[in-house]
Amino acid sequence: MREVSSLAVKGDTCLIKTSLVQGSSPVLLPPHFCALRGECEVREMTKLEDHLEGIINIFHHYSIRVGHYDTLKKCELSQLITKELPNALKNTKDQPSIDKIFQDLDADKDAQITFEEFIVLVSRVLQTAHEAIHQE
Ligand SMILES: [Ca+2]
Repeated sequence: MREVSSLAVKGDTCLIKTSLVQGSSPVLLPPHFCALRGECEVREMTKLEDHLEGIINIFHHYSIRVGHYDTLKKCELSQLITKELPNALKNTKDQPSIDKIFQDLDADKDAQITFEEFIVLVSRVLQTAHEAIHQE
């Protein structure tokens, strides 16, 4: 399950370092921990919160590989798409398709995909999956 590896209280926010058993790198997460008069209350994560954290963990799993630890270069995005979205996206092994997805997501054209840019893809995939459910 979840293991709390370190705690840091900053003002009235509480940041906590968690690491998942599945081997992803630790991330700082504020949401389900709150500071009450200097004490941290640890709450069980909901299913949705768990899924949302999963998206962050997947992003970090690939973003730490090359270059800046918190952005995706094209090769990292390519690996993420090929490994994690083979059913949701077509032509995931097709370089021109990867190039196009990368260009579409890279809003500021700095040749790197930030998490903010990445969630545009997540949002599109979610919308498509939602539409597909209603067509069944
Ligand atoms: Ca960018």
